[in-house]
Amino acid sequence: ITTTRLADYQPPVYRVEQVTLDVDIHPGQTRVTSELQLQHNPDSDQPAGELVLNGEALVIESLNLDGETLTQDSYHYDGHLLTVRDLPAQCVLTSVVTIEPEKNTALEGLYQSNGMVCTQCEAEGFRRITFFPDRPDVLARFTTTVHADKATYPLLLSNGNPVDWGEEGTRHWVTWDDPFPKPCYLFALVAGDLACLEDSFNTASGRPVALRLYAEHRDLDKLDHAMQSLKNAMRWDEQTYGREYDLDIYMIVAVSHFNMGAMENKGLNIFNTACVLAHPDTTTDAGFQRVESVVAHEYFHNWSGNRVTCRDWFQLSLKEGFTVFRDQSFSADMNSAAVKRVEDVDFLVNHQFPEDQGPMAHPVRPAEYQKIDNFYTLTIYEKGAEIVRMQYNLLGPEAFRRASDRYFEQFDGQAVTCDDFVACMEAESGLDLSQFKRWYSQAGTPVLTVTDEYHEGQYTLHVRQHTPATPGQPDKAPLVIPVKLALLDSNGQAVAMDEQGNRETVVIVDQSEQSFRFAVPEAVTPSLLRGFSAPVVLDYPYTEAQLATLLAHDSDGYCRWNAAQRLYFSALDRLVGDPGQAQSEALALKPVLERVIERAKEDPAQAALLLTLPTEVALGDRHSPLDPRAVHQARRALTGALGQVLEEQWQAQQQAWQRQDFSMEGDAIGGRQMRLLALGYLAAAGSAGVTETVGELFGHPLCMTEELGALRLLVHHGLPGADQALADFAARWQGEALVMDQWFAVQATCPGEDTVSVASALLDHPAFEWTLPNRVRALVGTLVNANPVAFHAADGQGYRFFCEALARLDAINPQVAARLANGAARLRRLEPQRQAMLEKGLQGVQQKASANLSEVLSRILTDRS
Ligand code: B3K
Ligand code: ZN
Repeated sequence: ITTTRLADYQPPVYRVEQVTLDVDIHPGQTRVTSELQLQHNPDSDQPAGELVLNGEALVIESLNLDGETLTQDSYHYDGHLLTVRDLPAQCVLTSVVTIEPEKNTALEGLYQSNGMVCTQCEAEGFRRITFFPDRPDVLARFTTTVHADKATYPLLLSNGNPVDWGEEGTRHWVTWDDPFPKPCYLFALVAGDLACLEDSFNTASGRPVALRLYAEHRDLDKLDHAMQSLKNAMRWDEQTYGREYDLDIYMIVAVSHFNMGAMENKGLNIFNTACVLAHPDTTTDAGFQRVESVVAHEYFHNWSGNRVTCRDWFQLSLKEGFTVFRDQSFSADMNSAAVKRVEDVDFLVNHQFPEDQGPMAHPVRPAEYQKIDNFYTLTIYEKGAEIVRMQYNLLGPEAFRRASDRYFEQFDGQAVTCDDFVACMEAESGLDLSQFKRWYSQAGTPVLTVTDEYHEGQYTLHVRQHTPATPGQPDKAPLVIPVKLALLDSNGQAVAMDEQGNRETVVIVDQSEQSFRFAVPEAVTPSLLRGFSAPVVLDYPYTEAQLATLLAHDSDGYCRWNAAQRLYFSALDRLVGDPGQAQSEALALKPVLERVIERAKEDPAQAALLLTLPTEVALGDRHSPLDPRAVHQARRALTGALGQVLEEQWQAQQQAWQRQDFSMEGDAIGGRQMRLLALGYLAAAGSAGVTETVGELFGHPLCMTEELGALRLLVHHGLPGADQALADFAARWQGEALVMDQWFAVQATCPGEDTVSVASALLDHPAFEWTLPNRVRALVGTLVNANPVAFHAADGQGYRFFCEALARLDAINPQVAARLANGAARLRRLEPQRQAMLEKGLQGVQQKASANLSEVLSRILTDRS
């Protein structure tokens, strides 16, 4: 196992000017011929002569230098690296290799999925296709010819434009040329028999672009939403960032077997079907929103990632953090900005914060890694986006736009660093961001401890910042933390904070301890960290009365949501171990929540967010050692009690949001959320008639959101008819893979220890496939990550289920196994018995683990936090 370090970066010794690829697809074996035009790199301090190329498990047929066959003594191949000696400064290296896409279950490089052949090259998959300096700072022009059987693969695609094609008996070929130099991780190829939805887009400067979305024929009716999202994203990037699309064709291909969400290959995106297919009958509202954001995300990469790429993989957040920020802004503009922000913060604090506080914590720009695949993390993506967002807010929209223009123009066609990005922000704003840049290099979630005092017209906030130690980083320096705030009077109105009468301000916390003073006429409630202005944990001793004020009156959506979460957490904390008090806790919450419910008609989606209790995982993290049963009982008890004390209100809501016709407009989506939430509370309370209402909804749904929502209520609340509903659902949807994923997930997330045996039995269900990552995530991933009472079952059966799954999966797909292993990150927070059982299981898996899985397991097992 080798460790790669940022500090060891060296520029490439040779550049690749042009790649001419010929991919000859045959059953069982594909032959890849590559011709590399090489040029010694004057920026390298190494002389010309020796070149090391990556090549993973390639079978060499021949190697040839400037027309001469290379003999065994002028090269060496160890199965991973090819070293070629005695190269002139400029030369042409031709290799012919064979590979076996049918056997490739790792889904990296060239592989098969449901009869089509496709690629996944980021981060280091191209080396499984041919020999190449597989690093993002080698940008080359690609010309690719694909040959295959005409009947099996009528469609042959690669990056750029088709420039030539022809037939050879039962076979045919197409040559694609991509005029933009690109790193090989953006290479793509698809061969298959696919249906196409075609449309076009006229760029701001009037150039027509053909838009082609490909999927299996049966899924052609599920591409409209992705197409609309793509066109919206293209227009938005022109208007918001001044970025136009640059090729004549933009293609997206939907693939069933895929390791993650989607991939931004130049001109030829390849997507997990789950992130591109959408139809109201088969896709939930959340699924629709995911498609919109992922389509936009991959499109935005065309500039933030492809035109300007990363120098090395340590800079991954340069493209990912920025592109997530861009897709979040896009979705905010397309939908409700306030709701989107709360959803994004919810995701960050409930998923990225735990990562940053556990054994996998790493900086947004890591200093080292073993397998780069393991660093496609929430920290790189989501925390990276928050770091860009803070820069956006520090600069303001105009200066930020000038800075992004400068970035795209200055570095177009180059592979650059996070420092280069920040330098553009500094150049256009005059700000000194040197201390700010610690956000990139320092891991961990900062804790901001705030206290306050009021004396005769003077309100003072005392702020301390502290970032706990993370693996390899014991000591932390102060960060630059922008805190947006307002001060609310006793009526919940924001008071003027300065002579200009501003009712909101931003203070910059950049030392370990600081105080900020405001002249205000009365004691106030601080509305802190508005819009979640920095990714920190805020520790302020709010009273419940203050939280009620914030929840009722704050104009900031995040602060309202946060106030609700704090109220729920304090009630739930008291109920852990003492669930009998649920009724009185619910009665205390009743008046506050009544007001939220009353306002649900203003914005049902926001109301649903405000009325959703924290998850068992989030609650569990507040109690050490973790006691999953007590946590489960506490949450269950409060849900039931809230269902009871607000029964009338929930009934009214579930009726108010009932609709006769399906719609995606206006409040339709939020209304469905509110209705299902209300039914959930009623079900938890055992309210009369709820079984019938839910059963009716399941039997006559207007869309998948209703159908699946009703199924989940039946199953998770153990309502009569649940088993029959599961059987009916499976019978109805057995032909729809993405719906069947949901069917597995509903069962795996049913809270309770018994779920482990249900899930184990489902591993033998004919529809379960180990080679299909979506299916494995739906059954194993959801149990481990979203069903703590099952995963941490006292007898260890959840751990056995998990460890057996890990070992089995690792032999098939190490990347997906390694990702799944993160589910064990809380190992050291468990009480001794559970800890010992899980540790033993993980150690067993570790013995035969792949490099990917081993890196994650060893971080978890050596965690001493
Ligand atoms: N850039 C890809 C992720 C590739 C992951 C490789 N293990 C998708 C995205 O972030 O847009
Ligand atoms: Zn991305």
